[in-house]
Amino acid sequence: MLVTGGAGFIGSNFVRRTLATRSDYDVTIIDKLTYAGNRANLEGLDVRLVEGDICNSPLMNKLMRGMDVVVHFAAESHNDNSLAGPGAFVHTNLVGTYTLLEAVRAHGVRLHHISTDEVFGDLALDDPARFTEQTAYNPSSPYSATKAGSDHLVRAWIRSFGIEATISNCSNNYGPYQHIEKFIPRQITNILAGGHPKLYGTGEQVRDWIHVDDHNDAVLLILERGSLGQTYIVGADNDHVNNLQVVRLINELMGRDADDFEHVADRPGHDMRYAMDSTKLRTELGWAPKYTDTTTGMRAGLAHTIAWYEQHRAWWEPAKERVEREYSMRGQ
Ligand code: NAD
Ligand code: TDX
Repeated sequence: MLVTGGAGFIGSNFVRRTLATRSDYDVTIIDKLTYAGNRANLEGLDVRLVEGDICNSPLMNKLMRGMDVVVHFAAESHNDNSLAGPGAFVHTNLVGTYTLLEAVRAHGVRLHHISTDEVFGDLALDDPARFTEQTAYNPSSPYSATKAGSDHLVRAWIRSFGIEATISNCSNNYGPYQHIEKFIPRQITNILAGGHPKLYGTGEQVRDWIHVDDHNDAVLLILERGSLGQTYIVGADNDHVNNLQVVRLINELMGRDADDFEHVADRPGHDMRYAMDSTKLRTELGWAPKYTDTTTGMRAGLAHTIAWYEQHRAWWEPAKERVEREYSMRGQ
């Protein structure tokens, strides 16, 4: 199995989970090791890491020889960065996916493409709808537009060239090894570094949070039992929790006053609400999230994630100053 972007947050958790639960996978990772990729994410894992760019066609063709399956996580993944500099997003998410598709086509390798809820755009706060596999695409940011484009490329290669592929669109992930630029680890590490959580705007935005292990269990199921050519929505039914509630819960779990946070400048074009309907995945493949509870759906997963950041200061501390400097230049 070739895993693109396997040194990033979800990809490295995917490789760890695959090796922990399956003995019959031999894993190679291709990763450019951008600011978001980290060799330390793979410590202790029996994998081969090739440092390289998925846009490098000769390299991708060489790596494809002998592969049975490719799981495609590699992407530029942060919305705020896509507003500051969209070029890298077009390069990796579009040109990179195109290059991968051509290599997969040439070598007859099965592909699973990892995508996101953001391709559907956003819902109004009072709209009870959820995204399904039939929802029309309506992306808002350069990040989500390039992810939407990559999904379209995969579907075109399935229909036009008959490649063997599946797609999954998942909601916001959280868990260990997530880069500290992202919402939840940024707040946890702000507190651990002696600062305050930073909430964009009013904090009324809703994200359908899912623990990374629940996402990756879905990916493994789709890979092994999904129907070729199909798309699967992945979500854990947390679409009732807004950003303000998440910040308050993190404060509470870290023994602080729930309202001890700062409001900072909002994100331009900020999507309001994402909500996922994962009925197809649950009924066809029998998937269900394990990190659930009756209050916010994420108390246990968040407590576990906070503990991980407390225990892995050496992993995140070197990047903290730079990340916060960039946010503060944007008033965030
Ligand atoms: P991440 O930014 O943590 O990791 C991305 C990885 O891709 C990094 O290791 C990086 O070095 C690598 N990479 C970037 N450009 C590359 C290139 N040109 N060639 C090779 N490697 C390259 O991202 P993540 O949060 O782990 O997201 C992984 C995938 O999951 C992405 O496709 C993202 O769109 C999707 N996704 C993420 C979420 C989420 O909440 N984080 C939710 C749904 C879907
Ligand atoms: O400091 C912050 N304060 C804040 O209020 C940050 C970094 C974010 N936010 C808000 C913005 C969003 O409403 O929190 C929410 C989550 O923000 P991000 O972690 O940046 O995630 P989001 O923009 O929702 O996108 C994520 O989920 C879908 C991933 O980064 C994408 O890769 C994935 O496709």
